[in-house]
Amino acid sequence: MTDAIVADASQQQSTHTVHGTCHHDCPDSCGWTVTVDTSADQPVAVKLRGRDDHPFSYGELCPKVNRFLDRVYSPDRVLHPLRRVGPKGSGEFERVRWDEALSDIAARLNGIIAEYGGEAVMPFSDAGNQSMLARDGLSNRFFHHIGATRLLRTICGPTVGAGVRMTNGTGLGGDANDLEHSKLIVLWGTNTKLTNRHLWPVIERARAAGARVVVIDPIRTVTADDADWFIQPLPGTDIAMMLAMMHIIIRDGLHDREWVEQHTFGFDELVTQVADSTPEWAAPLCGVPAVVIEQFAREYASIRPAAIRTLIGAEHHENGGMFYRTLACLPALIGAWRVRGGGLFRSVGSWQDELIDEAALDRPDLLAERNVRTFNMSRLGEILLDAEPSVRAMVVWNSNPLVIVPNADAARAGMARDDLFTVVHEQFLTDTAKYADYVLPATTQIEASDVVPAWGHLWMGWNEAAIAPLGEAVSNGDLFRRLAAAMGLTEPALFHDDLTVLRDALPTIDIDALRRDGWVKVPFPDSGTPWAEGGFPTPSGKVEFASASLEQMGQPRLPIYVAPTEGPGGPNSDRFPLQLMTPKHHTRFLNSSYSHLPKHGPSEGGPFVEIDAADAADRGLEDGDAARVFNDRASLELPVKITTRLRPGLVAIPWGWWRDQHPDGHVANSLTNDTLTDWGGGVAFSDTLVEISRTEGSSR
Ligand SMILES: Nc1nc2c(c(=O)[nH]1)N[C@H]1C(S)=C(S)[C@@H](COP(=O)(O)OP(=O)(O)OC[C@H]3O[C@@H](n4cnc5c(=O)[nH]c(N)nc54)[C@H](O)[C@@H]3O)O[C@H]1N2
Ligand SMILES: Nc1nc2c(c(=O)[nH]1)N[C@H]1C(S)=C(S)[C@@H](COP(=O)(O)OP(=O)(O)OC[C@H]3O[C@@H](n4cnc5c(=O)[nH]c(N)nc54)[C@H](O)[C@@H]3O)O[C@H]1N2
Ligand code: SF4
Ligand SMILES: [Mo]
Repeated sequence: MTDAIVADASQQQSTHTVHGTCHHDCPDSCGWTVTVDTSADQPVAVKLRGRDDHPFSYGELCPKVNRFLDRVYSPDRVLHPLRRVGPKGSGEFERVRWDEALSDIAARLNGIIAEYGGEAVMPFSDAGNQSMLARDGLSNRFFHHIGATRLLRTICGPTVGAGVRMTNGTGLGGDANDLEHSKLIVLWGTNTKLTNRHLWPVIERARAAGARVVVIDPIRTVTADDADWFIQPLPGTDIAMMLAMMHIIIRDGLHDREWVEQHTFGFDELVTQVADSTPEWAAPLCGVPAVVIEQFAREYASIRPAAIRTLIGAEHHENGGMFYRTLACLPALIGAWRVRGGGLFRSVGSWQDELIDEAALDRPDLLAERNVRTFNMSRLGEILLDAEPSVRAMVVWNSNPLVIVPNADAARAGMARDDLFTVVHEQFLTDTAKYADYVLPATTQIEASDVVPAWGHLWMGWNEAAIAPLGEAVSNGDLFRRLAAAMGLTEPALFHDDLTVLRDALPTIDIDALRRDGWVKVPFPDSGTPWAEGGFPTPSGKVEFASASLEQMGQPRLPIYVAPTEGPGGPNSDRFPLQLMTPKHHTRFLNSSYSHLPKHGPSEGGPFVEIDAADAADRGLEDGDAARVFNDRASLELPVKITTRLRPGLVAIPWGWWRDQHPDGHVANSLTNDTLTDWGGGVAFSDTLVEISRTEGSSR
């Protein structure tokens, strides 16, 4: 959408404004307005600000994206195709023409497919751009058609969805904007003020109307600092606290008998299951005093409307699925779903998904071979090093795996293989791009139009390109159209234009109206209470405290606490007694994006390890010392920061820095655990054990 064209004669500048939507993997999907100076030969974006009338972000962006134009016009942008000339990882490339790059890439991919079959090619991508065309537009069709190995995108969210579905039959939850109506808001394993900042004003409005805000997190986050009550369990142990809460609620008759009777299944079994889950039993397991669990359970059961808000962070444990299955039992037990502002609030991505015709977008009918193998992205190291038959080619876009996957040094060893042919489509020479044979230049969000489905609110946004692609950058859609043409493929669906793809994928949406208006609200019940009268799509039609389907899968029928194996008390805890968290704690980073930019990275200091004073003293460590953080996967050298944000037994390396910014070429994820979670195929980043020692010769 282009607004008024303004001619400013005194400045010899003519500018116009274009509206768009942020593409980052962030729940807020903010609306923005770009001012473009059209007086030069090539129009230049001169200002990017929040769009005032956006229904969720209301004109505010965030410390990452306020300087988005620095990213767009960074001198470090990759603007031309590059071919590797040095060893993998060296970052030595030469500029080549697009046609040269494409014909070589096409020959290599066709050769690999002819010799080893389509499955020797592996796509790798995530939600680096979560817009529809950029994320799934032409790429799935392309890889289906060539019969490539399929990728399970498991690094963010699948465990939450799977766990909630085990109890509710659906991953759908309430609309977080309805927290405004809540009187008790429990932020359980989510760092709202940092990761979902535009929800905070909604919470503050509820608070002004008398709501109480409880934060439950093993780390005293910036959100915890602002809570009315902060409860700090040990990571991966909340299930014990939830079971004790259910014990107390049932023991004291605080459950909603009528709602439980009508809309839940297996209550009697639950009563038996939690009979011994006293707060005294849970306290030593989760590290929360029994009196605190008692008081919290009583408040949760008696204040209405009571909301539990959660996002992703707590899924990264072996028992992550069970965490969310158990969490989903709590609102049912107290009948919280009855009223607006009560219930469980998580990603609303699944409400948006209801508008998307996945088959029309992904075209599974194009699968060249129906039974192609599937790989879980979280096991990248193992895939590249051990898979049989071997992966021979990898195409990466929308992601920086060498910084973001767990057990990252194994992934790096895999990407260093000389017999692996790698193409990376990127805006910058990331750690991953440095391992590519070809790096192809990618557009930024202001250079390509798209649709942005949100997962933190119900407005699906339009993004209009504000400027032409810089240099020779191409959008993700153009990349796959170019690759298909160069490889001599002729399937028409591989060449559909962007609007055709969008119209097919969103059959009920008027794309022209979306483009004109900037957003469309996805359907959600006006009452704000989708399940006040039950109607959960489980086999029993009710919230399932007891689940026959789980039992059939060989899983526990009822919620149960099982401690993660790589945790305190586990087989490795003698050698590695500290649990490592690698949280998103940088205001100016979005995962691994931005950490390399001058106005973002330096302002966050540099990588460090945080540790409690007692644990530091036990190891002779003082603030600022250089220390080695290690386990069997890797050893990192980092400065020590003594903190009061962590309990004893925990350390944290806020994550997102690239190898270059770390003293010794490892990254936080070099240490993390790639064990998969119980359900959903997610990964247990936070079940990681380490030890720390003072670096020899470290000066004070
Ligand atoms: N500024 C900023 N914003 C972001 C991002 C970013 O990198 N920077 N990333 C975006 C992305 S991709 C996502 S998925 C979202 C994530 O949004 P959130 O889920 O809100 O964020 P996380 O930091 O992943 O995790 C939230 C909290 O879960 C806690 N946690 C971990 N384990 C447990 C546990 O066992 N129990 C409990 N109770 N809590 C636990 C962590 O300590 C952390 O503080 O944020 C998005 N927004
Ligand atoms: N230790 C630890 N590891 C984690 C997490 C954690 O909390 N701790 N969080 C996990 C989570 S929740 C997530 S979502 C993942 C995030 O992991 P990723 O999705 O890989 O996120 P980013 O690191 O932001 O990398 C995205 C990349 O996509 C590129 N990009 C952006 N737009 C486009 C585009 O239009 N086209 C192309 N071709 N490229 C584009 C950017 O330049 C950037 O390099 O990390 C996971 N890893
Ligand atoms: S990163 Fe998130 S908060 Fe920042 S502008 Fe984008 S959507 Fe908004
Ligand atoms: Mo994420």
